[in-house]
Amino acid sequence: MNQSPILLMAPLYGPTQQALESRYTVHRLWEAPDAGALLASLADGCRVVVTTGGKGIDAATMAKLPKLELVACFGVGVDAIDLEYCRKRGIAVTNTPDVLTDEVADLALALLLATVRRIPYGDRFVREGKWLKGGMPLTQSLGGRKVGIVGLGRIGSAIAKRCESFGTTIGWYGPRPKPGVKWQHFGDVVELARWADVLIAACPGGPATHRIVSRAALEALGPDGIFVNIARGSVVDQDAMVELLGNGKLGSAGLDVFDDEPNVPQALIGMENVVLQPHMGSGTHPTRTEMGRLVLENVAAWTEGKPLVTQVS
Ligand code: 8YV
Repeated sequence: MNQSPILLMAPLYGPTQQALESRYTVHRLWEAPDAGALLASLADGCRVVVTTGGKGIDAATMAKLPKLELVACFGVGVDAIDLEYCRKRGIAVTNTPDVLTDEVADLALALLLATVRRIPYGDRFVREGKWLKGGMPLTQSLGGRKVGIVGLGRIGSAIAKRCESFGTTIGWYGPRPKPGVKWQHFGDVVELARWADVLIAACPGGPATHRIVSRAALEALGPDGIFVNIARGSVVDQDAMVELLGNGKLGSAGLDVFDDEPNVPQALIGMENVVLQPHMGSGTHPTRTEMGRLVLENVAAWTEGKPLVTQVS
């Protein structure tokens, strides 16, 4: 039986954190008056870190934990974890795939529909009494549109299936075609954006996808185009997106993720052609419960010397 105090990098979903702290000795990094001193005190004994997709852990922090063997991530995105450092040191990394796929795909469609049908605008229209003075301007429609998906992994595939049920045509970008995928593959994001009416970013974050949705792609999507991002803020050129949304060269956007969360550019906050969400892709009790279950199962597996449940390859 392995024993180790656990360094917790950031707050978890309440019930998950309570369960973790009831079973193990857990040190909350964000509450430490002196983080360096806490890390030094853990250097000899800490072999497990628990973190979140948003917080991750960098090489400098892991270097202060020479006994570290496991980083368990509450989240599917591990782009904030220095995976190369973990590989070099033989530190196992686990995440929480599959249990959140449908939830995140649902929010992508909710954002897309809210953006196309201007749901937040209509809500304000009623609340502000404008309906008493006349009808709301008509909107565009989703049916019949061409939807381009950047990244056809588990979440991208779930989004594609949902979009098909709304009568859209699907195209997608990935580095290589996938055997058995019926939808049209594009080997270039700009070409996909030129073809599409809607572009949805569903790819992992990290160096390989940094700004993969470029200014050129957003310009190719064009003044009637709709951009939806439920991936990471890092996958889009955010400055270009803000500029193009503001000058009409990009039609509208539905955004759940941003470059410097929770800070959102003030220009976006003032735009009527943008729907904003505070990184709520997996943000439901049932899904966060399932994510927590996977974190706890991975830590328990490590503790018991058993194979990890969802190890990142
Ligand atoms: C979580 C996410 O909200 O799974 C991910 O990668 O971005 C979300 O599900 C995030 O990990 C919490 O920090």
